[in-house]
Amino acid sequence: MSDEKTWPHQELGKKLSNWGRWGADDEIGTLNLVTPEKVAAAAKLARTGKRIDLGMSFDKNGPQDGGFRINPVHTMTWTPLDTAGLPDGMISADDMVVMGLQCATQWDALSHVGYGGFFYNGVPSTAVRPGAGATRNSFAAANGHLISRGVLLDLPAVKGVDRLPDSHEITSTDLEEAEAAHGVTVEPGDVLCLRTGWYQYFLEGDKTKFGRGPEPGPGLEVLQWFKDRDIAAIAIDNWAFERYPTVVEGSVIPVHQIAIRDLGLTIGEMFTFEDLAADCAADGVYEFLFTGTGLKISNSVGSPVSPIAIK
Ligand code: UVW
Repeated sequence: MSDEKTWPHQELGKKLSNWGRWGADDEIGTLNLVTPEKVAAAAKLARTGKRIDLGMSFDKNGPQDGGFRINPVHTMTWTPLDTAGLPDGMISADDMVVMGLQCATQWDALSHVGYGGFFYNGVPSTAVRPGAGATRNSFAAANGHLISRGVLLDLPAVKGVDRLPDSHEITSTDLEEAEAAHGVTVEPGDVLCLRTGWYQYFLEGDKTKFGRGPEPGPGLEVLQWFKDRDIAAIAIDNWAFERYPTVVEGSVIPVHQIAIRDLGLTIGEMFTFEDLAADCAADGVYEFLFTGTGLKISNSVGSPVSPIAIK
């Protein structure tokens, strides 16, 4: 008898797998669901032109407090002092930044998390190497696809609280309750924006709670719902994305594993939905044109992003 451990999430991953669905060479997974028709329909949701910022600022005051992801270090490489005295009076400035691509509002590429030696669509772990980076499933392949219909599900508002409780597991029932309360339905190709209220800890200056949990987020149960709805991408307003710590003993981020590796789902973290939630509560409209292309950095396993909702 084999004593090899059976991981419940990896069994689920086999059932939910999208490998091969868009071809053997596909590198963008569920972002294939953002078709030209979908984008054209989403553009019609920009009815008034009102823009709502969904991203954090990238600066030294960001959420990172040590470890391998650093807040942006911004350096001026050229300022008007360097151009002083040019005959025609021209002045100019240039700058550079060093930062973790996952240090604040960000997308995880399909090369970010896998298991069993593979990333999404059978890409071997050796495709991501020191020096070379992600030679397959890089964020650069996904970047242009992150414009679609956005839908906000404001979970704490529906439950009548400021923020979801510590370690609350977001279930399919939670999402369907929010759809009913908001009068909106999540459709194929959408970017689902999940508000937990957790970002308030960052606004209050509690970076430890914001960045280390115990965070609310999706658990394994809701992954079937993500697949059934054919969601293109999911963004959330906390760091972990998933319920953290997990209840899956011996695993760290099992929802990441199945969402990214098996579903081929692009997930976003540390989005800011406070202003969007207030706006949606005021006008009763929970759908919008979502624009969230990140940076086309070759061979990257994630990307910073400055997303905007347009109503
Ligand atoms: C976690 O590490 C929890 O998330 P990510 O690596 O996707 O930022």
